[in-house]
Amino acid sequence: MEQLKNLIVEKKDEICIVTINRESALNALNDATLNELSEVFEQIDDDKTIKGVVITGAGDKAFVAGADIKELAQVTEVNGRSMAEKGQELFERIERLSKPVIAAINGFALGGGCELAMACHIRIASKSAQFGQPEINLGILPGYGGTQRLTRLVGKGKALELLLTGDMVGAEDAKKLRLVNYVLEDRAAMMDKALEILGKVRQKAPIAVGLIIDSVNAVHTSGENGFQTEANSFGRCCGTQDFIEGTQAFIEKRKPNFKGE
Ligand code: CO8
Repeated sequence: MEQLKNLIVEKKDEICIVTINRESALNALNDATLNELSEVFEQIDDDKTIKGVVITGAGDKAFVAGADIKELAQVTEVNGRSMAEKGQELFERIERLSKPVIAAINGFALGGGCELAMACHIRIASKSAQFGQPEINLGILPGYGGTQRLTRLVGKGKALELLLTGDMVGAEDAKKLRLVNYVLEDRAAMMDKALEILGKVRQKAPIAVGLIIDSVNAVHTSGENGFQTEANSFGRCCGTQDFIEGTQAFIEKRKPNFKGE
């Protein structure tokens, strides 16, 4: 594997801990980070000595604050759909991994960050975690599976409220919505809980573990077209003036002025 620049990967007692390490950008997912995640998850998939994965973000402020908006601002209608599909493929690979992946969410999990957490099998949060799909504030919609996975997890009504307002929810509310399994006091307690769960699973029969994940994923197979709809719509939004306005406004640290064009 080439030298990783955006991830820290540690292995202990058959568990792999993957830390997204771009603290100065609140661990936002730029293209290089997505590529490194793809490479690392391919290796985790192949490595029979790894029995579970924890994915988390560096620092105390963010799990992942979304796709990197400075890169996103360059996306156009021409490549918007394929960019969304690239992220969707990675997140699907995580969801389909035959060993459990726990998202340990230590702060903001927004946009692509919330989508990454939702692609994991189990979510555990520290009490400072905040969840949201704020893409609407940029004039776009989620592109990494958020419209599908959020709806599955919290139901249509709440998903539409969160997607249309871009509002964030705190850890305790996220637990009530079944977006997370546990809320722990701080990062250390959150990591302990994740490792405790994976410590139990790693003693189980690996084939049965993989097939349980497979079978539970199969509950949602009928939703597969929804991902395509999402990627197509994401591409269309990338061709609008409102998208240019939304991303520029974020970069210039001002409120966007959307015009519906
Ligand atoms: N991308 C790039 N940089 C970011 C991002 C991001 N998503 N989030 C934060 N940063 C940077 C800020 O620009 C800032 O950098 P600098 O110090 O150089 O100015 C630094 O991180 C710290 O951020 P703030 O100063 O803004 O910190 P605050 O505590 O004031 O606010 C927030 C924290 C509320 C998390 C705020 O940073 C924020 O709103 N971030 C953006 C959240 C967001 O909109 N996420 C969704 C992005 S879109 C997306 O995820 C789409 C996914 C699908 C993509 C499909 C194909 C490409």
